[in-house]
Parts: sequence; C-alpha cells; structure tokens
Amino acid sequence: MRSAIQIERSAFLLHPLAMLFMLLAVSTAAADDGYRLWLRYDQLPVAAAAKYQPHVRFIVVAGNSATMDVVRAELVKGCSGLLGHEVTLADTVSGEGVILVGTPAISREIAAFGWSRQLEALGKEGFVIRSARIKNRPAIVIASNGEIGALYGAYHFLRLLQTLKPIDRLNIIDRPRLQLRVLDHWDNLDGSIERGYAGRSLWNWSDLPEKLDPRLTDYARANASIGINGATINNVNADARILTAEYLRKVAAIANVFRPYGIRVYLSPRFSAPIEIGQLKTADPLDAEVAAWWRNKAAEIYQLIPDFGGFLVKANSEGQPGPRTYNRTHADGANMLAAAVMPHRGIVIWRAFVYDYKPGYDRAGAAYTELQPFDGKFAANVLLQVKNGPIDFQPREPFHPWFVAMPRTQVIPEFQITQEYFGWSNHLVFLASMWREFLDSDTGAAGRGSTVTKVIDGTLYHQKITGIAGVANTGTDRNWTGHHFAQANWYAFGRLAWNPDLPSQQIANEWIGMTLTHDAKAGRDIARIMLESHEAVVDYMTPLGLHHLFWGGHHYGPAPWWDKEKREDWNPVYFHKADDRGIGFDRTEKGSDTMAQYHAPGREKFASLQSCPEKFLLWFHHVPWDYRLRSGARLWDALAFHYQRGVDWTRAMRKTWEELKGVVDEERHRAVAQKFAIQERDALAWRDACLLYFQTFSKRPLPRGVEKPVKSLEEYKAKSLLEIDSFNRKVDKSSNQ
Ligand code: GCW
Repeated sequence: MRSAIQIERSAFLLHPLAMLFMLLAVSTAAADDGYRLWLRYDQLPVAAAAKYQPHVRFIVVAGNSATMDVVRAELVKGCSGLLGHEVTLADTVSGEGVILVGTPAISREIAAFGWSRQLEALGKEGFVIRSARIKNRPAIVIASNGEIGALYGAYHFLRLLQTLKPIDRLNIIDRPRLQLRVLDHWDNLDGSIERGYAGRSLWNWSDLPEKLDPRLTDYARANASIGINGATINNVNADARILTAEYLRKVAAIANVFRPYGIRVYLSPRFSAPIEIGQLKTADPLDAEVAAWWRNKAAEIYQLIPDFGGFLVKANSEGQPGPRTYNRTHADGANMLAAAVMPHRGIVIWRAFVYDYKPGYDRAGAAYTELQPFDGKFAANVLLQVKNGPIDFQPREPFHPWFVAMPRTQVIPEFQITQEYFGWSNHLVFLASMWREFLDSDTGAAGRGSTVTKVIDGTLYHQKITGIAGVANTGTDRNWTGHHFAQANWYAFGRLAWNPDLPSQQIANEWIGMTLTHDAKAGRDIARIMLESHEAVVDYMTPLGLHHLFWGGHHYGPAPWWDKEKREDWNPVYFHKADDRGIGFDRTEKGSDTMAQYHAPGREKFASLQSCPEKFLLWFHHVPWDYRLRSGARLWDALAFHYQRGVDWTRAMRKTWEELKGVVDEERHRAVAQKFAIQERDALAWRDACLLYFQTFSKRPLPRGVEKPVKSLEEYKAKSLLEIDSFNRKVDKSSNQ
C-alpha cells in the first residue's frame, strides 16, 4: 500500500498541476491580504486536526478529466493544508482513511454501492457524502451523477473541515434548489466596472486570448466552491463589440478556463448590434434579416463556446436600445433572441428593469404596467430577471410585486452584491439578512406561507427553468471585493442561490470560520456585527421605508434635497415627498395605488397605516409628522431615533472590533478598522444631513438623545461625502459614472 502511494505521489509531483500548487502554496504563505477568500486552507486548531486525521489520509478520485483533476488538486491542497500534514493521492482504495470521489460512471466502487437511483434523482450537480465501508474498511465517499456534482461535494467536504464539523458519521444529501446561479458583471470593455468598488475588471481584454491571468482560475474556484454556475461577463449597458469575432475569441478563452469548474459564460448583447457591427439598417426584431443576423451570431458563438449559457438583455431601459425603439413589444424582442439561441439550448434572460417615464407616474409600478400584459407570451427559453425590490437595490425595499404578477412567466430575482447604495466598499453590511427578508416575504399568492422562495424555486407556479442572479462585487483589488467583509456577500449570494432557505446566521458562521477565525467568542462577536449590520445601515441611511435619498450620479452619501436630475423619478425629493404635513410616498388608493399590484392579504396589510410594517411605512404612506408609531413616539422623533441608533451602532461595532485585535491577523484587522472609521464618519453625515434637511419641513426640535449635528445643512449640501477626503479613502472615481 505504502509503496503504491509513494509511486503515485511522485508521479503526481511531476504533474504540472502539482507544480502549480507548490507555487501557490509558497506565494500564499505570506501576509494575509485576503486574496484566498474562504479557501484559505491554513492549519486547523491542533485538536480538530487530530480528530480528522485518521479519516483523511488518502484521496482517491476516479476519472480523468479536467474537472476531476480540479477535484484531486483541491482536495489534496485543502486537506493537507487544513490537517497540517501531507494528504496524498492514491489510485485505488486500500488502507484506512480514504476519501473516495467519483460518479457511478467512472468509479466501479461507487457504482457498486447501488446508489444510482438516488444519485440520478439528485441531478448532475447534486451529491451525497457518506461514511461507508469499502473492502471492509471505513471510508468517506463523495458521489454524484455528474463530475461537477462531485466537485461541489468535494468543496462541501472541505467546508465541513474548515468549519470544524464532525465527519465520523456522514450522511449528507444535497442538491442546488435553483438551476441558474449566475454572477452578472457590469464590466466595460475598457476595464472599468459600472458600480464597481474593488478595482478594475478581472478580464484583461488586451491580453486575451493569448494570456490567461491565473486569477481567472482562482475566480472560478471561488465560485465553484459555493455552487455558482454562470457568469455574465460584460455590462448590461452593453458595448456591441463584445459580439465581434475578435472579442468572441477572447470570451471563448475565458469560457475554457471556467468550464472545468462548471461555470458557463453568458453575454450581454446590445440590442442594436445588427446595426453597429452587422451593417444592417435596422435592429427591428420582426425584420427577417435581423432575426437571421442573430441566428448566425448565435451559431458563431456556439461554435466557439459549445456550452455558452445565453444572453442577458437590458433593453429600452435607461437609454438602451430595444424592441420598443421599433414599436415592438418586449416579448417580440426577447422571443426573437430566444429563437436564435434555442437550437443550441441557450436561454435569454430579459431584464425587467424598465420604467418608461410618464409625468406623474409612480416609478415603483412602471415595470408591472409595461410588462404584465405579456404574462404567458414569452418563449420557453426566456426568463425575466427582476430586481428584488420595485425601485432599485435600495437599502430596504418591499419585494417586487412582479414575483406574484406573472404566474405564466419564468421569473428570476436579481440581487446587487456590489454596494452601489450601501457605502460602496467602505461600509460593512452583510447582505444575507436583506436577501433573507426578501426571500421570506409572504406574497399571499396561494395562501399563507407563499413566500418569494416558493415562487422562484418553482413550487408555486411550476416554472421549468429556475435561477437567481447577483451583480458581482469583484475586481482586481488584492482582496477581490475592496472591503474584506464584502467577500461575505459574494459568499452569501452563492450559498443562498444554492439553498434559498439557509439562515443568515449559518452563512455568517461558515464564512467567519473559513475566513477569519475559529475562536468561538470572537466568532460570536463578528457574527453579531454582521447580522446587525443591515438594520443599522438602514437606520442611518433610509429608515422607516424611506428610499433613494442618495447623492445623484455616484450614489455615495446623502442628498435628500436633490432635485437636479432631468428625470423627476431620479431625484430624492420625488421619493420622500417631505412637506409641511409629513413625509413618505403615498402608494395607497388615494395616492399612486401601486399597492394594488400586490396580492391580498399582503396588500391590505400594507394599505392600512395601522397594520403596515413600520419598516415600510414611508414606502407606502405619506405620514404626518406627529403620527404616533407603535412605540408611542411621534414620527419625527422616531425618525431621529433611527438615525441616531445607526450612528451608535457604528461606534459600538468599532469598539467590538478593537477588542478583536490579536484574534484576527493584523493586516486584515487594520484594513477593516480603517474602513470602520469611514463608516462611522459617513453614518454621522447621513444622520445630520437627513435630519437637518427634513427638519426644514417638520419644524420640530431634535428629541432628547439625538446628538446635535456636526455641521450645517448648507455645508452638507455643498460637498458630497466623496469630496470630503479627510480619511485615507481609496476611491476609484474613474470606475463610477
Ligand atoms: O441601479 C442602476 C444603476 C445603473 C445600472 C442600472 C441597471 C447597469 O445606477 O448603473 O446600470 O441600475 O440595473 O441597469
């Protein structure tokens, strides 16, 4: 046994993959800059490692393919690192402490277990991890019906070790609940990223396809480890050139790197591409030549990228061209593109972020009005991608009524992982809590418990293709996401896409254990910060249902007074409607009646001032300043208390973090502490700017317990937070329009 493994090992050492690992191991042993994300694989606490050791001595991975090579590499690297001794590859099962990985098709041992039927039911991405006996010796088996499922199982197994879970009696059965789990990158071809706050684009177009940045592989590893299986690599505000032969070759090179990790590439086409790069006179979706152009383009793409995912389209939204440009409907446009990719089993994801301006209308209701009449009219390979809330990724929004408005249309939610409206990569906000709130929202569509999750996972409306998309927060910053804690949002997106029922607490605990510390007390403190953060940020930015109070354009910092945008519905004053009587957007029957788009009984709940959840009060109602909230406090006072509470939280959080010095490595501790200082400073500005401005309407004093503003309203109005550059803030203005 020993000698067989020795031989196997030396063969492996000559393998190019092995050399790559050795290099990686050396390069990552240095200071902790966060590059390794949640795949750090540093040695576990001694007691834990000792417990695992007898179970994890040899790795046996069946099959010869790029994916199974990744499984081999990841398990050897991960187990060896975590256990602090070399865990080696073997080609057959003999001896104890074997981890066997494979599919029934490539492993005789796995086929012999008789699990085939169960594995089939779990699909190609599902897996089992079981303590079993092989040749009468205990072993751990990671089995799937597909190689990607085996890879997911391997990452799951590593996570068990990374989070110190017992592995002596395993019987894990898991599969993703949503089919398409996609990151959308708003990356431009010049390397900038729209709403990106972590450096430049990861795709180096000028070097591709000849040169492949190793970061592409690490990006794919990170995604595969949390089950993400798609990436739309260019901005939805699209540049037609992405579809030229020159760029498609570059895209294909990226797709080749991603393929072994189960990640498909998608593209955002510009609807007018037939004119811009095809020399046609029109892009009318009902024009035969246009349809033929797209069919040929699709064939060209699939020739280069056989597993190409499909198109993500932003059309007739914020100035983008689309079918409405030619007086055709959104369904005409989507179905024409769907026909082009259909022969290749591709799909079209059509964004529902459309809000054609009409004077006096309510932007929150616009997408519904424009698209709802087409329910049931979209082709079988079209999905509509809808932002979680009706406006635009605000710190808090009620769920978009679309999730119940289109029972005959396939709908997938779009989250924004990048923090456009959350203090960019300067503020800590753990978005899992917000996404949980959305997923758990009761739509009322089919009695109690008809949550958004049940809509999107196909339970309620039986949609055939399910999915979810997240606007990525990644970039070339060494730590990928700008703020070390923003990595947790990437992680959380993947975990919720895999299982939309996962509790935020579990996600936070996993991430902390894998990324920051195994110290139990520190872990609890950090989890508390993370889990409280969303509510706290809402408190100091937009409490009680307020929304879109952001400085125009860059959306960093407060500007509730803003009324300069050419479109009324881009101005904060349009959204909060503060006046001498009160504040809030009346969306009841007496106002815009957008509330009617919701289903009963939720609708009735929102409609009455008494039963409306206070967190959405000013979203649905214009409320008098003296209105008494459930706490007994008057609205004006309650508003002020929320702002103050948010500021207080940032101070408490900084203190807790200070106490964690020495538990978290110095490099990351310092970087986070500096971000926290900015967060406190910004929270203060939010509180002061908003309260001073709203006070010009309420004409009431600040209640006791709320601090006096630091500066005057005029001073806050004069400069955005971006221009007050007192801290060592790293802001890449060039990447934000
Ligand atoms: O939130 C808005 C952003 C735009 C973005 C748009 C969209 C890609 O401010 O930058 O454009 O949403 O989602 O299409």
